[in-house]
Amino acid sequence: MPQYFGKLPTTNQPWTTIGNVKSVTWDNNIINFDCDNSRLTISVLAPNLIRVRFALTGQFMPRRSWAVTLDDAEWVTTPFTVQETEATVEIETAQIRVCVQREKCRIACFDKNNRPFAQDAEMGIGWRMGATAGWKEIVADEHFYGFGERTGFLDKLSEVKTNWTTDALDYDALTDEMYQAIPFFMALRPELGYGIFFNTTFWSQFDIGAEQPGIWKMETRGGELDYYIIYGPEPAQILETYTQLTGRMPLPPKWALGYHQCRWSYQSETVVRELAQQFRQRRIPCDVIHLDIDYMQGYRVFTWSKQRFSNSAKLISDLAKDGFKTVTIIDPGVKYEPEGNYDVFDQGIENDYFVRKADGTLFHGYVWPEKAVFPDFLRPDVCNWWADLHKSLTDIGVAGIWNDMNEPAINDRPFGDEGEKIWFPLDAPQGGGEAGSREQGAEGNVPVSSSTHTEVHNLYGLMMAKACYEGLERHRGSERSFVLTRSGYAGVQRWSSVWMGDNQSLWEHLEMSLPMLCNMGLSGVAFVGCDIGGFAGNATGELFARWMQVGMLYPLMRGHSAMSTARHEPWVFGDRVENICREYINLRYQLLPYIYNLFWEAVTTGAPILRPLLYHFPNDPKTYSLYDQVLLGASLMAAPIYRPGVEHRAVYLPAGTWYDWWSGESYEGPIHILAHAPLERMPLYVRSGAIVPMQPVRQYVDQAPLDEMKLRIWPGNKEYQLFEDDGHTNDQDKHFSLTNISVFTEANQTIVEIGARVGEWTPSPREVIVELVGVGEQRFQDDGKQRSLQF
Ligand code: MIG
Repeated sequence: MPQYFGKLPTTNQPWTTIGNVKSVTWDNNIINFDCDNSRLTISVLAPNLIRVRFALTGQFMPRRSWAVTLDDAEWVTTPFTVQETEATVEIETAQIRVCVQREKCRIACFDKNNRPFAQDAEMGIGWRMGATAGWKEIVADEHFYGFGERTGFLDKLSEVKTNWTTDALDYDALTDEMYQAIPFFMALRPELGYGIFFNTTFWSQFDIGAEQPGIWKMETRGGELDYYIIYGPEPAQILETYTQLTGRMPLPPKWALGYHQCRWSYQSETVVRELAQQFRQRRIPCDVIHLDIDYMQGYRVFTWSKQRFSNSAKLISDLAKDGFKTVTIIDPGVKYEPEGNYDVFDQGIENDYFVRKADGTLFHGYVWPEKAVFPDFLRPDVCNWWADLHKSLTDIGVAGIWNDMNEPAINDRPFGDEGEKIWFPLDAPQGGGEAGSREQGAEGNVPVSSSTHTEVHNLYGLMMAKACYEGLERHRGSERSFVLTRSGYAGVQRWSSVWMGDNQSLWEHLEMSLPMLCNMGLSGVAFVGCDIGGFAGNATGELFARWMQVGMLYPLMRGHSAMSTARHEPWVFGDRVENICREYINLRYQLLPYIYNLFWEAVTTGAPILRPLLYHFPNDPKTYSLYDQVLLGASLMAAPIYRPGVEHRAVYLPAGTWYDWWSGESYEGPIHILAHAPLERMPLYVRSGAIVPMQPVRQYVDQAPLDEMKLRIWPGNKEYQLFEDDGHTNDQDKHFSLTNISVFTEANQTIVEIGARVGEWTPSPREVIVELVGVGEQRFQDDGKQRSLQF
């Protein structure tokens, strides 16, 4: 893909480096190093977290709060010591030691066993022509994950990864710039892992040993180098701290965990009603129907086509009666229509809400509504207005919003005379002043603004999703929000779920979906999915069946397909494929209590829902490149088939006892086995001691009270905490309950302890079935009291 947007000029100009440390001072948790050519600070924020900042001028920019939720002073003070020697300054916390060499001001970190990590290479920190960069050493055996939304496999060693949000249409394994830009990664080797959050919204890039093997580099074209080092040693601890820094997701409504059906487009009321009916008649569970751009009047956001959706309110309420939630798409581009009586455009013009170029004229692009203008979501007043525009949708019952094209894509559909590609002007002022107070610049009609598009390009999607989330929170009473966005930046998890944009109906894209989603999870974004069946192109029945099996594992389970492709609903490929789809969607619904618990875990700790094996086996190098097996939470592991005609595959089972989900057969890991997987079967394994809460199949999440809960338990020794609440109201921080469950096996005896239910929420009357897999079942009426069961 051509990449001329946002790139640094090619230059041979040498880097200037920071020089030797001349003096050291400190002020609470901030340590200042005055060096020959500039100044560096290290802030100690937590025992496993430090922030390194360097500004060419010695002056730092005012605080940017877009991604980082806590300013340096807002962290709870953590004890540390500073020791100066002739050659070094040593900062030590309870978990790490940071050693700054006076010569060339080079930083190295050490764990308590004196193992180095994140240590500066020879270059350390440098700058040239508006770019700053840092270089660090790659230790032998180190592997690299995260980096936000990325194609290809798991480990990004030897790759270059740019952070610049882009409409990555037709992406493949070589594509660099994607819809999401999340400048975060983690490096892992046995016993030691650390994370780097590169706190810049400007164009930035990681080079993981491509230019210089053995050295990774971070570069940004902002004037500052600002990054956080997070010590693990395990991925779970890195993510916990990273999401403390950039925020965690709010608990979504449970219905958002059900199956979503989408297509570009279900273009009329009749088609949508027919679709809904098919799901119910065929008894394929479904909770959500998405409406793509054709529901609008000529692609004008916040309008409805009068011909095709003559009574949208009635449609949505009829769907709701049948258990379907309606999600509508909203794009950022507002149709440019000066004489059209289109109030979204008129209000935006009247209040000067749209982005203007540096010369003060209105900026426009060409997207679905043809000539379009773009709200400046960096301004709080614009966000407020945008949030309230959603009221017209929530008033008629729209339950969630899907944000597309917000990289922003500005020439997805180049119309008219200006057929050639246009770019968003990087010098366009954004985010300026208070509501309506755009001052006149000294030189005529130039608005004074705090940033330009160069700095906030990567934030456009994030800020749009935030505005949308706030609108839904405001206008849906106490109901939880569901937002889906294509573009985003670090911290996007606070406002929205994310899908991987326009994938293709190819086996390669099915395969790639797993490492893509795993790396998103390792970047703090747990609620993610890919279009099941592939967006562009036509799936075969076999591909679709395999994809639905894998899709059952996606935190966001949505089928979608593009205009002018073959239909991709679960029943279009004949009975055999339809039965497979039904079986795996049913399994998804049976597993909802388990999956919902994982969402709660993500909400409280930042843990991913879909996890690569290295997440739970970080000291087993055999997991480091293993991209085609995934864990759904700590207990379930899938080894899907992602090639045509394949009915067998190798599966790696790490240390411990594993059980085949289907047959109950057990294995002692570490071991490689050959799994048999005819089309009806996705190989699925369970770790010993797994406790998996399950429910009966429902056609949609809130169809009927859950009169039964099944705890499937496998012999072993483990603990589990079950979270429960009503699944949709926003007061869940008060009205929930927790139940501790543990399993203990010795010789041929297993004891299952179920603790008393604690908290304010009481489930509807239900029978609990405790199944010790392969041994037997016990049942009782749930009274929330403690009990102990013997098998
Ligand atoms: O120019 O709304 O990624 O999911 O169906 C294409 C139409 C715009 C791109 C999204 C896709 C959506 C499509 N959109």
